Amino acid sequence: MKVNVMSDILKANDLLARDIKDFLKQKAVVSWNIMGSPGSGKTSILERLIPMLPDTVKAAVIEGDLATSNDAERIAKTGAQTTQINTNGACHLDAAMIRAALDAIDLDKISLLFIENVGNLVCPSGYKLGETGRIIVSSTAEGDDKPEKYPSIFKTGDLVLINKTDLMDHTNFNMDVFKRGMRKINPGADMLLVSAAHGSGFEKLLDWVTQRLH
Ligand SMILES: Nc1nc2c(ncn2[C@@H]2O[C@H](COP(=O)(O)OP(=O)(O)OP(=O)(O)O)[C@@H](O)[C@H]2O)c(=O)[nH]1
Ligand SMILES: [Mg+2]
Repeated sequence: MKVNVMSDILKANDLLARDIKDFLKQKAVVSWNIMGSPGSGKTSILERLIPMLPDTVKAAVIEGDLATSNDAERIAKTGAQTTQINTNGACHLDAAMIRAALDAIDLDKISLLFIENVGNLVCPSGYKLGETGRIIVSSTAEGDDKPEKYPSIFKTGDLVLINKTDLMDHTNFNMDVFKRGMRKINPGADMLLVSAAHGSGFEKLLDWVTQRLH
């Protein structure tokens, strides 16, 4: 009896992800896998960030969603090339989905690719997508204990965005507790405080993203 089905799936995914990573590198495209809870503000952050990019930096977005095209419709309004993946119930994107979605994107026209993963703090973390790196979005409304409660996702982030800072005074979110938890789980990750609703922190986010272009 074969029992290592899950590890076989992950191994196959990793191999394809490595090919995607090489391919995107050849095309000089930097890609960010954006992960976080449902409603943490992943789409709102992209809606605000993409119009701030300099004219010389064109972005495309792959939108992963369980069932709808709501987010893709929102992102398309920014003018970025937008491709929708419906996972039909799966709680994460995988490399094969990204490989298929890339066929619909004119990679010669872009230097940045954002991949909005399915809103979930557990499932997406084990699936590499060939991304350059990972941005984790966590919002003040979710509580300050999330890095320690969901280490598998927070430990893989290159950048953690603490969103909805405009709501902080209406919650019991303690920034020191969040940062301490993050330092324990992933001391190398950058952290930025943002509000997608009000725009605060977005100049710093823009710098972070543009400094990492090829
Ligand atoms: N007050 C406030 N609301 C925000 C902020 N960012 C997002 N929202 C609101 O939070 C809700 C969820 O935002 P989305 O951007 O759709 O979140 P998401 O992470 O893309 O959600 P899923 O794709 O469903 O996982 C929306 O009603 C947004 O308007 C923020 O900085 N402050
Ligand atoms: Mg979204």
